[in-house]
Amino acid sequence: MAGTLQDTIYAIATPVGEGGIGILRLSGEKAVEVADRIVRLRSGRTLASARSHHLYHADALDAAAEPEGEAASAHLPPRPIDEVLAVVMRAPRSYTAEDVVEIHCHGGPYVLQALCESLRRGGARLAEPGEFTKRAFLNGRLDLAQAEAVLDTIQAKTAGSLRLAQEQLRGILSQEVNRLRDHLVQLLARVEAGIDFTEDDITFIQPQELTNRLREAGAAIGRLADTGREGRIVREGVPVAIVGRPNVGKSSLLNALLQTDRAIVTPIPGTTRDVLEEVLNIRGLPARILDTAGVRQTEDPVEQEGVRRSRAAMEQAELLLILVDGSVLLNEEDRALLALHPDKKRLLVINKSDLPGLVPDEALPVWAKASSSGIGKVVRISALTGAGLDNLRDAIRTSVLRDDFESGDSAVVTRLRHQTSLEKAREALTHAADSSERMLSGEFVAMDVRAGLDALGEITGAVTTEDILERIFRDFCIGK
Ligand SMILES: Nc1nc2c(ncn2[C@@H]2O[C@H](COP(=O)(O)OP(=O)(O)OP(=O)(O)O)[C@@H](O)[C@H]2O)c(=O)[nH]1
Ligand SMILES: [Mg+2]
Repeated sequence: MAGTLQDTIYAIATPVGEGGIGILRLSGEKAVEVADRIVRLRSGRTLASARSHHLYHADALDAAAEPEGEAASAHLPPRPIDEVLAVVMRAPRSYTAEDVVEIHCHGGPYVLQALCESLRRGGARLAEPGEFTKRAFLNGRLDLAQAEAVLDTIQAKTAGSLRLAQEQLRGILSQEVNRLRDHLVQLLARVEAGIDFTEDDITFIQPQELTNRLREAGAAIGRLADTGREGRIVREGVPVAIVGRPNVGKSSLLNALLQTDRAIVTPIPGTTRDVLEEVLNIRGLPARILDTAGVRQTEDPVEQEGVRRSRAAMEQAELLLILVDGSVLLNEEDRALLALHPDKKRLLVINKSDLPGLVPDEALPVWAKASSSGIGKVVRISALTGAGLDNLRDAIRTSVLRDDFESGDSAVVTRLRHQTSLEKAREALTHAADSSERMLSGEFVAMDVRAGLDALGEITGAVTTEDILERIFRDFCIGK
């Protein structure tokens, strides 16, 4: 059963396993009271009298279950569990804006478990996933986009994804969304004033001007929504599939990019059967590189399944690295692969440049055009010697991200949830503008502007439902 805001909650805030330090966190009205039952400061003071935001040397004791019978009369002093540091952070100057206590003990799973058990007996309950952050949101410390940025910060894998998460945590996205909302609120006020005063023949805004304003507002929302494609790539990573006929060196390329011996490489065509996936940081771009089975006609049922998986990986990928062997002539299988997925981003990668090549460097652009339609870029590499891999990394990055993507400091959308809400808002405004253009009643225009406002409000949590909160916080771990 879901707990309430009145409960005092606890959880282990550090990762499970052995570590130098383990941290337990308590939050809620009774956080200090509960912690006081098990924490004895070395100075002899009680935790309740401790100064806020100061760290104290203490012992954590075993808050034994209510003594019964003989044990009760024995009055055994409580057993210390561990030597700890404890800090009280009084509301509202804490992560959750409630009273918070942190107990820093030794990072052993048993020590932490024993302290958890003590806190439970002391009257606190185990927090739900993300409940500390959810409380920070419900108590107005963070808005919803900022709460999501906490998770993105924890999960960031590259400098770029961390930077975007930190910007969102500082409120850059929320400010932009609020600016767009304020603008809509002003427009709505003028539309509504027009509805109320139609009798009096006062015009608050000319229909033509209103239409223009609504279109401009929709376009501004659209520009923010459009940062979502790249923003999500930086946050989530981009799937890149290495494809080609057997033996061209796909697995060798995966290994070369990873600089480890991850995939089996042999001179026998048809070596790779399964799709292998590895996450790599390519010039700050998190990429999920998929090594696939060589695509060819085959009677071998195992290899057939491999080829089927290769095709599925191609579907899933955002960028295809179409690999060919530069030391032999292109064959029908290469040509068939070059013709696939013309709508996707594709790079033609000519491997084995350490062997005598059949295509001189000057001819590469011409050759690319002749051998396939729509492939703009050709990169020549040797997976064996590593030659050309830097060029390939550059080409991978520039084919999915604009050059100046990370240099700007304007708001960027990194989550599908935000992108969807922005698109909903853009659509509502297009609708509103169309109604205004057709001189429909102000009521219709106002209704759509309100829908746009609601959609924007979902991003920051100004408008929210239990369902939205449920979906956001279930991705968090317990203790965050
Ligand atoms: N000379 C040279 N040989 C290479 C290069 N890259 C790969 N090879 C060789 O080509 C052969 C096939 O390499 P793989 O990486 O297994 O090729 P693949 O495309 O993964 O093959 P399948 O898994 O069978 O589809 C191996 O003998 C590699 O050593 C290269 O750049 N230069
Ligand atoms: Mg292979």
